[in-house]
Amino acid sequence: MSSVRRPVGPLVVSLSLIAALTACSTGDGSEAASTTAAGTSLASSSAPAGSSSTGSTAPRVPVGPSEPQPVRGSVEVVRTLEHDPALFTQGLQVVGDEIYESTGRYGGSVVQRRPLEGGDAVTVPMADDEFGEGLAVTPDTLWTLTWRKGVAHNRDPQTLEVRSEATYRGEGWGLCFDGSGLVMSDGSDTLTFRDPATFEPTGTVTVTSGGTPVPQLNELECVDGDVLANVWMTDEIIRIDPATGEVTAIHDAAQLGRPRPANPDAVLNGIASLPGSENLLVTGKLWPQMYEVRLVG
Ligand SMILES: [Ca+2]
Repeated sequence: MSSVRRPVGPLVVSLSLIAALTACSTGDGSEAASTTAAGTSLASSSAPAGSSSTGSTAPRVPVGPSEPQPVRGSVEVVRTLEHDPALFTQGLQVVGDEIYESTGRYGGSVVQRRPLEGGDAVTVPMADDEFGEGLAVTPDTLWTLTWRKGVAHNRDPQTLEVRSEATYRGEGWGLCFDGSGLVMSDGSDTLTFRDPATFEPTGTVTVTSGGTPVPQLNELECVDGDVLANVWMTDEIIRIDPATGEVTAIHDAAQLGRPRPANPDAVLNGIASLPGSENLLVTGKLWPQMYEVRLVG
């Protein structure tokens, strides 16, 4: 279902929404509601995306009927920060007082490091045949993913230059480091755990919400033993127990980034925990702002 991911034209946009509709239809108890939401999105796709000022017509994270049910929550904006609207955000992490960000699109993908409070950025372009995806900074390495090339780059965290590379099967979407190992998403409902030195897989877990698989897992953030994730095309941030794969909370972030850029690809994507704080920094692809938020609920 992810073969039509990241559309660039109107025809492919429609296909992507159909893909999202298909993804939502994997829901069980929530199938009707999800289908309605996605259908509304499909119907309104002819209108400029930026015309929506409030609420969300985006697909929802599927939730099955089984216990335990995820807790429902929201996000509370603490402050707004600037974000370069040219950045097609795929990976976001804060280390110390710096932001690491990786971006997608063939011919325009970059890896960037810049001061959290603004200032000069170190930016390294990726090869033209690489569609950049998530990133994770470990104590001695910056790992960055490519979408369909099957290559993870081991970079110097300071210069961002490639030191070596590792290969993986399938697609690369999101990545985070939990203090001992890497967690990676591939657009499916599966998270893969990886050795932070070799990038070799060490295990997997299927992510479920109320017993129903949650596909399209995208940008990740490892926080306090949990994994936070964007779910592609939704306005919701989910909290995952990596030991069981259960979604323990769903936070509605539809209020953020309004009005959205007039581009259907400009979805919520990018989660970074802020050191010494329980707050998060979140943004979206091509958004002119980032938001420091507190998860509520
Ligand atoms: Ca992240």
